[in-house]
Amino acid sequence: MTMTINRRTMLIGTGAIALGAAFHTKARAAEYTYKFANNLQASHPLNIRLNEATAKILEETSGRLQINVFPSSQLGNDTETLSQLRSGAVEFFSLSPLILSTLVPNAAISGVGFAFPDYKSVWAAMDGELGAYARKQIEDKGLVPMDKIWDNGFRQITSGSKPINTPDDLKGFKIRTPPGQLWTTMFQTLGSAPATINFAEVYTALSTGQVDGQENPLAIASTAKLYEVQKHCAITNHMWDGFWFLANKRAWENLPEDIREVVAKNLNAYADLQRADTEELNKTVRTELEGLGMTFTDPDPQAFRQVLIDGGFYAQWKEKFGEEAWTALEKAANADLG
Ligand code: X2X
Repeated sequence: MTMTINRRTMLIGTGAIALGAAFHTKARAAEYTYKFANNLQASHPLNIRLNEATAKILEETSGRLQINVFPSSQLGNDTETLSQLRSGAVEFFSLSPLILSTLVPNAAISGVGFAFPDYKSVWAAMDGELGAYARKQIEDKGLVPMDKIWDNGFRQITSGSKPINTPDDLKGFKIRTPPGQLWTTMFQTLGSAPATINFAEVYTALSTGQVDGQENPLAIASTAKLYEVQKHCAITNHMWDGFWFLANKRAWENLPEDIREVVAKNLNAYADLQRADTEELNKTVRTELEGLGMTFTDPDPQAFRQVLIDGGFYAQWKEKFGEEAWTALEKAANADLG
């Protein structure tokens, strides 16, 4: 009873102050306000889970760190945003290992064509030695990668003019590929005519006919509405792709240790949820895309892989990546890649 009265009295007594404090907390800018840029639509699982993670980070740092997410390349295309990340104009950025290879050449190792047969081997590799190798390469270039890579998915080829059934159908095919030498060489070896275009410009490039096709996981064909400008899709699963979560080093080190821990803990924990969502979406969205008018083909991936072998793709990249990276990849993929 006494307790209740005391507490009640106290609450009444401090009511005005408490209200003032609450208002103050709301109105006050966070101690640290950071930007997180990415190239995906707000509806993609990456952004949905990232928004949950940043809300959690705000809460667990008692409002000290506010991370504002900028989806859809709002702050610039990937090439521009990578330089902003390096200069510190942007504090966080999620980027494909292959695009990152424009700065960190061997980060692309996880994107070698047809290396991973399934998600199980992908996550074992990226949470294991291959991922650790890539993160070390990234750190050596002065960026801070979070431990867990987020999922983009296995990539499929879409086209506007014709269905792709065999590697022959790729001969002379004008296809958009993201910035990154591995992509360009892969599609050149397949006999097509790749054009390097940032994701921010892909929808326009397809709708104006600058290119006839592109390649991306189905979750992106859906969330970026590529079905509006692409008619066909070939399930090639020609490479797995993910998003390293990267921080500018100075911005990262400016955060007190306890805040850094909260950020890393949450971005890594939400990676697991995002991986599950994206894998599920990539599996189920085909039906939705068919409903929206896309037609699908299921070519034999081995045929495409053989063209890459015969064209010296693996031999060339084994030499470029070097023994250490290549051995790590073969070990992770449990395969002799040539
Ligand atoms: O640019 C692409 O195609 C995308 C969205 O998949 C990447 O970020 C690599």
